[in-house]
Amino acid sequence: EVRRAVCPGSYDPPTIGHLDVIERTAALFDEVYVAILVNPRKQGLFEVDERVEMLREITDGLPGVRVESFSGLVVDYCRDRGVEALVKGLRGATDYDYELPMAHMNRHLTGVETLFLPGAPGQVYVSSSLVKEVARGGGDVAPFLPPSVHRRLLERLGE
Ligand code: COD
Repeated sequence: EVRRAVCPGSYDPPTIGHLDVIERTAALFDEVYVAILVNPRKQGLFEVDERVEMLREITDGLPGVRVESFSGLVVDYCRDRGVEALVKGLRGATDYDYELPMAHMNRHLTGVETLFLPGAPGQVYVSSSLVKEVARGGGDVAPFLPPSVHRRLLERLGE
């Protein structure tokens, strides 16, 4: 039986923290969907299509990983694809407090389970929002991003 997981997120932009969670999930499951939420109420720095491209670039060569965007509920996305687990990275207590109600709600809705992976210790301070803030202020964010994502971020901020 094929075991499928999803790593859902905003990925605006994807960081080394996201990539770590995706790689570790790919080591545990046969197939991993990286699912980017289309949120019409929240304008990102990057268009959803750009995020899809960036994630495809950085996960190229990871067996069983597929990148897609989705709108609506993550539980419906999972049901449509036969996904039995959501995998989320936990950086600390704030992530846990944010994720726990969603995990319970999603399990209530369709029975889908949520698995938490502890964030890599050297990366727990890495977030898309902090990276954007530091980059806008001219700080060096190269250590926190895959090189192709870093290039695109500098391009975008220079526009
Ligand atoms: N180390 C470890 N994990 C990390 C790191 C890091 N440095 N950085 C990010 N992560 C993890 C986050 O903890 C999260 O698990 C994941 O990566 C994605 O993070 P973001 O910030 O890109 O994405 P979020 O948190 O904005 O994504 C929220 C979802 C899109 C998953 C959520 O809102 C959702 O499922 N929405 C769909 C609508 C829905 O079903 N709503 C009802 C939910 S009950």
